[in-house]
Amino acid sequence: MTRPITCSLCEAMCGLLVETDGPRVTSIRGDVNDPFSRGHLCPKAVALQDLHDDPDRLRRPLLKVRGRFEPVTWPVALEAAADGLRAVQRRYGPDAVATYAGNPTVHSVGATLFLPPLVKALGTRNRYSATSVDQLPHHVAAATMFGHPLLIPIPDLDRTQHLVIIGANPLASNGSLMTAPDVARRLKAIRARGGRVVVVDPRRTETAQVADAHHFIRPGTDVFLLLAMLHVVLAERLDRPSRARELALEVDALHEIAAAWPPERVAPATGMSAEVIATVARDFAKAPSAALYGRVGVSMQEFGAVSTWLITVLNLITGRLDEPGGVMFTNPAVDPVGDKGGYTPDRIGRWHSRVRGLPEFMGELPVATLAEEIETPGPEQVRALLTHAGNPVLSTPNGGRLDRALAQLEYMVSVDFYVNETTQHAHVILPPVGPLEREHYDVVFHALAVRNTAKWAPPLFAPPDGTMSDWEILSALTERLQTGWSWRTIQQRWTTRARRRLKVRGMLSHALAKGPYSRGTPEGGAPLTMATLEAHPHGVDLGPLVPMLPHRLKTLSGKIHAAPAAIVGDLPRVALGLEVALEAVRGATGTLLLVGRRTMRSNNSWMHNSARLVRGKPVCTLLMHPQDAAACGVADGMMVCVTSRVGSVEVPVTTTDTMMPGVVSLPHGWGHGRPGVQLRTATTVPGVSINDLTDDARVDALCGVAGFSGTPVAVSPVTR
Ligand SMILES: Nc1nc2c(c(=O)[nH]1)N[C@H]1C(S)=C(S)[C@@H](COP(=O)(O)OP(=O)(O)OC[C@H]3O[C@@H](n4cnc5c(=O)[nH]c(N)nc54)[C@H](O)[C@@H]3O)O[C@H]1N2
Ligand SMILES: Nc1nc2c(c(=O)[nH]1)N[C@H]1C(S)=C(S)[C@@H](COP(=O)(O)OP(=O)(O)OC[C@H]3O[C@@H](n4cnc5c(=O)[nH]c(N)nc54)[C@H](O)[C@@H]3O)O[C@H]1N2
Ligand code: SF4
Ligand SMILES: [Mo]
Repeated sequence: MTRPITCSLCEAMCGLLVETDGPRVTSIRGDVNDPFSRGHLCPKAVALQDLHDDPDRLRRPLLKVRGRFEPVTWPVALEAAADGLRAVQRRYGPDAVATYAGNPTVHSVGATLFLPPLVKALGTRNRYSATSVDQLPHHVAAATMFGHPLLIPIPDLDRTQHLVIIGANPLASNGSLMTAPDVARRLKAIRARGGRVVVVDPRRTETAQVADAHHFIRPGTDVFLLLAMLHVVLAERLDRPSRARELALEVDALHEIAAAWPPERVAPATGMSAEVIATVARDFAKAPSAALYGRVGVSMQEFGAVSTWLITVLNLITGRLDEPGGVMFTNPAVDPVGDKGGYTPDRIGRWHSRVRGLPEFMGELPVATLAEEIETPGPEQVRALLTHAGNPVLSTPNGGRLDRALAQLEYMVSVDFYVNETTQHAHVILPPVGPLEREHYDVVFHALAVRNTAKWAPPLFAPPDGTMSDWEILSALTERLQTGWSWRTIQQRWTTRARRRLKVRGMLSHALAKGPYSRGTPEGGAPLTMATLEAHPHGVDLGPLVPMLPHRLKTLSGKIHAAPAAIVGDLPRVALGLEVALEAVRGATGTLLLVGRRTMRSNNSWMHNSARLVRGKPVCTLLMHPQDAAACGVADGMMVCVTSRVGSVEVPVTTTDTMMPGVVSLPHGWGHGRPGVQLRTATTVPGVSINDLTDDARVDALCGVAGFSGTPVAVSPVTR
């Protein structure tokens, strides 16, 4: 049997055709009939089979008994999990339990829908997620400018004539906040139609190598580059003031701000010449259509929020926002933005983290504070943790400290199907079924895609007897917390499995009926319902992105806020930051700046147990410019010791002139050599964790996102 599904590993939403023989996968290939991905897939797609077959993937819950995991029944595990967390709350109050939601949460429709009610049932203010080691600045800019954290403008990749990519490497990552299967083909098409692609990155990446121009930038200094670009655009009157004023308030404030940032002032800090900065700005502003796009390289910084705001400001002021070929808003069939509006500025920082006083945003606190909240005694100390689809020991700054802190917890529950660096600390592990055993609809990524499409896939395999899907686990925990009922009672109320599975489908059906295509699709099609989606198993094309302003805005004013007070208020810190950066450049004494990278065959921290993906040359090496290597007395292939304020790791070095001198790069998601990890393939190629070097003290003070980019490190040969 061959069935179409959607790959749920990264954001690209590739359509796959999976051939099965009974309970086995026999082949996975790209689905040429998927209207969006048109047959594209990457090497990770076939690893879905390895994940499905992986003997280390848990199918039964585990309970820690006298320090060792033992398999137990679902009733025992679910009741222990809910009661263990509740007991801590009874003793110390609701905030004593923290929650952490990891990245795969948003790749699962069941978890996307059913994790929020569980977190709500726990009633804690100590909520964390991977957002604060990733896209948080995008939400801050979207909320303050457009009135909703999910109103993120997406590059109109298929029509733009000029794409500037800052701090993203979509040829390795397959695109982020820019869902676009086969980015390589789409970038090639820009150049084929006479357009240009420009990359700004401290590494000459795979993407930079297929671009028209690439410029090195000193990590963490993008904010200065962007301010100078704004200066050039406004000083040279390359903006489209009438369009900007039609859409936005506070445009005058931008002129005042930009005046202070001529390229000459910032050039030495960025490592880009004033001439190059001005050229990047002019080419962007003068192109017939253009999109300025920045991703994790600019959002995981000490000035992540201001930088992300400036990217949107530059798009707005040059008339690129909401225009074909620029950056546009999506019109998803299931709309996570919804019709509720008015995300007012007082919704930011409604509470603050206890120890460091960092602000809440979207109901969450920055995960860079989690370890200190566990370690620091006091009435609201975190004493228990629920993780869902997350591996914060490898994915958050100063992961080593968090690793030690987790060992101190009185109770920990992980909803996860691996015993890894994080979940090994849990008292109970509740494993959901794998991605091939659950239904799929991309509630989040359709809303971030370069084209409006919709696709539903029922589970490829029926979940085996005695297993539970993520939403069943999450709603069982919610009900237990709310009612104290036994799992058997909850189960009886849910009755048959078939009816239970309808729950996710029913919620989607309801959401479609409230969505923009409930009265018909573009070009006069019938209303879009679950029946439509079921009749089109390869997906439904809803056309290119269309102008959505002003009606898509959720601000109370009905206008864009070009210069939100919360963000503009951070500019004095940026000015201080420039002084610090200039000083650092002047006084550079063997300190190197560390950045991260992604590789095509790896997926954050959790796909290294696929033998197929980790075969071949090791990818967890330190990339270093030959000149820096020589200065540190190391040569290609040697083991080096990399040391930061918080820790050190030993890793082989790869010398390459694709690195900017003064900058070194390590991939993230490695470091499987810790004791307790039960991943038999990953532990044979453990690598080291970049987050044993990144510093939890380095955050963007405005929003608390981790300041990964440009962690100062020293490199020395390993002498043994
Ligand atoms: N193969 C693969 N694909 C993935 C993932 C994966 O782990 N593996 N993860 C997925 C996830 S969760 C996400 S969020 C996306 C992320 O997708 P991307 O944002 O494309 O992520 P990266 O490939 O890490 O690219 C970030 C780039 O920023 C550069 N950089 C670092 N610091 C700075 C800086 O200060 N300034 C500038 N200008 N550049 C800087 C780095 O050198 C790197 O080239 O990828 C997704 N796709
Ligand atoms: N230095 C540095 N650090 C980074 C980054 C970087 O570029 N540099 N990137 C950051 C980014 S963008 C992100 S998104 C984070 C990711 O960080 P996290 O979200 O914390 O971790 P992941 O590595 O995605 O691990 C996912 C976990 O979910 C489990 N899992 C997979 N699928 C499912 C499922 O369907 N259900 C459940 N319940 N569990 C599942 C896996 O077993 C694994 O334990 O890392 C961040 N950390
Ligand atoms: S690009 Fe992403 S969605 Fe497409 S096959 Fe690869 S991992 Fe899956
Ligand atoms: Mo991410």
